[in-house]
Amino acid sequence: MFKNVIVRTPGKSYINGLTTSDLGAPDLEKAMEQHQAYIEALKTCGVEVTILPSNEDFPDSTFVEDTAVLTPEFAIISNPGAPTRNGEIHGMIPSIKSFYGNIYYIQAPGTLEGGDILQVDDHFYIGLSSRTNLEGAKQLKEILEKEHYKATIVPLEKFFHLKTGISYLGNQTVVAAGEFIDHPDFIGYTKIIVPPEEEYAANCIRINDFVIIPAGYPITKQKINDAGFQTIELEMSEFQKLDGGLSCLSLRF
Ligand code: CIR
Repeated sequence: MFKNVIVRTPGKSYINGLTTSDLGAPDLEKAMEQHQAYIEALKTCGVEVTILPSNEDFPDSTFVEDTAVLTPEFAIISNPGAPTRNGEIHGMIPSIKSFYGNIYYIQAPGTLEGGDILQVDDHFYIGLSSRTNLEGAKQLKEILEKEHYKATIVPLEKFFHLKTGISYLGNQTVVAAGEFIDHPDFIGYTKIIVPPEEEYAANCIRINDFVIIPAGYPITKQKINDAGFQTIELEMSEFQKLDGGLSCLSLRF
């Protein structure tokens, strides 16, 4: 069960955030509406939502997931690999400290972004990406193993972050796209396979009794429903334009 979620409102500078997509610049007003709907959906899932104010200095700072890894027992502050995002952690630490006494830090030259970390019960998968390097991944693995979790480092081939292509729904069930469909590290899980034309829907979030999914991916939605999960669909167009998905917009714990 998740009790708490931290989000950050997008600022005016959001339109200048990083992207690899060719979907065009985000519409700020629409992004604000979509963010508000995201907050409402979280409340429907029964969590307490901490809403941090926009931070104009960091255009991508609404993607709070990348700044930390939160477990029930301790927090790890990340060290984002994107230079324009690295300073975002300072604006997150006070809020994370208000919930956690036991806090670890990923140290340079290690880099790590929360979007590369997938928790499957007591086992964490750590993606090696353009944002998370081997040094950062090893630091996290060491912290997790010391705290009695399992950890596996997974080099990514194509996906931006690990969770761009795979999500965990509970009950040993993952939603998987592209390189993760037949990936040896995820062979033992029940898989909901996302077809190539719906790849963006691989990033979805299970929060208590619901799975929040992006709107407009009917095949994946049907498969998730058929697996017994209740879904909430959200418009995500303005976050997709900056490579952001549903998980990126929150820290859940
Ligand atoms: C970035 O490039 O860092 C942002 N525009 C998108 C971050 C997405 N975060 C995530 O997948 N956890």
